[in-house]
Amino acid sequence: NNNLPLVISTWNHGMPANEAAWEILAKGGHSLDAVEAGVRVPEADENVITVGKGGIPDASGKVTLDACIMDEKGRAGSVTYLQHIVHPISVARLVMEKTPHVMLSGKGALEFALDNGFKKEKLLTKKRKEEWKKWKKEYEEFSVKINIENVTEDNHDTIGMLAIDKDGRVSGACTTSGMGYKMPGRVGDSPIIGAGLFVDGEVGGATATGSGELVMKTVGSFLVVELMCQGMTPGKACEEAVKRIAKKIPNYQNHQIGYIALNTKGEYGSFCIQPGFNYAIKTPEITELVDAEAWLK
Ligand code: SD4
Repeated sequence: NNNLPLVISTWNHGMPANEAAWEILAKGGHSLDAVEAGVRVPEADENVITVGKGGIPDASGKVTLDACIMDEKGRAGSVTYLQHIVHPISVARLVMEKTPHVMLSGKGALEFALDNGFKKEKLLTKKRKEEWKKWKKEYEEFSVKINIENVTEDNHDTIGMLAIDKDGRVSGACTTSGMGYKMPGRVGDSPIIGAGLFVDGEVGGATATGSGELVMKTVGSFLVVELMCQGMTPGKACEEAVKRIAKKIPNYQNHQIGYIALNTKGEYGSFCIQPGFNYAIKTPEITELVDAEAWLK
């Protein structure tokens, strides 16, 4: 297949992330190594404010990270509510490879990471701390409720990445600091296998960004892959999963969700609720940022 290898990932920061993944894919490497290397780029980038270091904290000022990873054999690993570690995706991979479990959370996940040589670091940057203080003051003064219906560009740039290597192996990774100023303890869709990410090595993969609550309630990424399994193209499957949200969830108009998907033939597609979601794609012939089609015009 001339279209392989291929890597696709969410938002603008997908471009540099794809380049890191490509270094591995171009050498004939495994898609699992590619997606891990790819999403580590925004995790380490302080300017990407909803992934890894430099992420927006929760309402109490803590940066808590969610991530998961899955390969073509159906293996999966995940961490939720992980603090102090810059690369949750690599911890998720170790959960997959070194433990009998799929998901480790909070303190246990942190202990597991430290036992495996990860270093404790400060994830809350000065800038994010200042912004959080300002937010907190307003929040307390006006006793505003935490509202998950605040769709802003800044609140929605989880990275989800899918890759298929030249041997046709599909893997995916998803990593985020989650919704900004979320309630302490809140976990989103991103580390949940089937919600924020799903891979079926015989079919393809899908990943999600946006209001995690809506994705969880519709098991979005699993749905996209299952629809591809029934014969839909990646783009159609993403559209159908967005339609499902539109049908089932009141106020979905006040949210953004973006899905991206690829299949084992190397076809890919995307769909979102509102205009404004984009994804980065790289193949032997294409390196570009694409605006996704939206349900609301
Ligand atoms: C979450 N889905 O925690 C994540 C947030 C996100 O782009 O995707 N931001 O709900």
